Amino acid sequence: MTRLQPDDICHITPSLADYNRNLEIKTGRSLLGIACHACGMDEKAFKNRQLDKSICVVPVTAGLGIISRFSDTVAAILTFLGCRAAVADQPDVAGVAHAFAIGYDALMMADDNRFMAIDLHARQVIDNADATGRGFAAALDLMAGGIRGRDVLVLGCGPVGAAGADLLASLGARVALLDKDRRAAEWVKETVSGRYRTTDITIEEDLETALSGHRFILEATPVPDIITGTLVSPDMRVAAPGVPLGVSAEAAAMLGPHLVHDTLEIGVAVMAVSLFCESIRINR
Ligand code: PYL
Repeated sequence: MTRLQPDDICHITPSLADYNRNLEIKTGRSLLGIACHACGMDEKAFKNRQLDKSICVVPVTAGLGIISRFSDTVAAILTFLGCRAAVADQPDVAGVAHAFAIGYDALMMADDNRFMAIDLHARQVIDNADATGRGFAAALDLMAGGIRGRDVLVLGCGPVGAAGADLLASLGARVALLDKDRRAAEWVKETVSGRYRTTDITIEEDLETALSGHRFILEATPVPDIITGTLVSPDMRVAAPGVPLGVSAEAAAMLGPHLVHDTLEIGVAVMAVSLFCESIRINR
């Protein structure tokens, strides 16, 4: 997982409203709408319940330490979605203890390896990598006008790509997988094929051949600029959770509104909605 830099996130908070409008143009749904789509949740049901859960974002100093603005940005995204969110006034264990003492319903915190949401009532944990993969797969489904029966290429079979492949297969897509480590692709193929009892999961060997044969792409690698202008076709739709962006500036300009990419927003939104899904499921 690539570690975010302050420059990757400093633009997010002041641009949330614009980004939200941008997503509506590209996918037909808002940031919240995409997250609800990823979770199979009715947006109205979420809006009716979103204020009944408070979320505390706890900075973590372990490992390479705090990323400037990271916790503030996570809290800003949650607040933009309509959640009650705040950053703990102390990091690490003191911050966790504070959140429990104050009575927060959920925590969000990240070290160098995992970024998790923890529901303190349902004892549910949600991983950002899984949420991000599902969120961008949902965005691709929306950009495609429904991915069922369509061929989709998933580049990168790590935790994000694997989660995206899983959701795309659950939506009825025919999923092709490509990873520089074929074993990673084989593991995702075996897992997803077994879960959905589908034979529509295949493995690609060559990037250019794979891209030339697919309109719908989930780019989930940590490699910058692997999709270049010469590999882009006019009817291509790309959802790119990979950090740094795996689409070159030239290719991004060619894709225009047919490219969705961010470094935190969609993943955090799916984490937030997933927290509520559990509480609504319990309260049914
Ligand atoms: C969650 C992001 C998405 C991409 N890479 C992941 C990353 O940068 N993880 C490290 C997050 C460290 C946060 C730091 C803090 O400020 O609390 N421990």
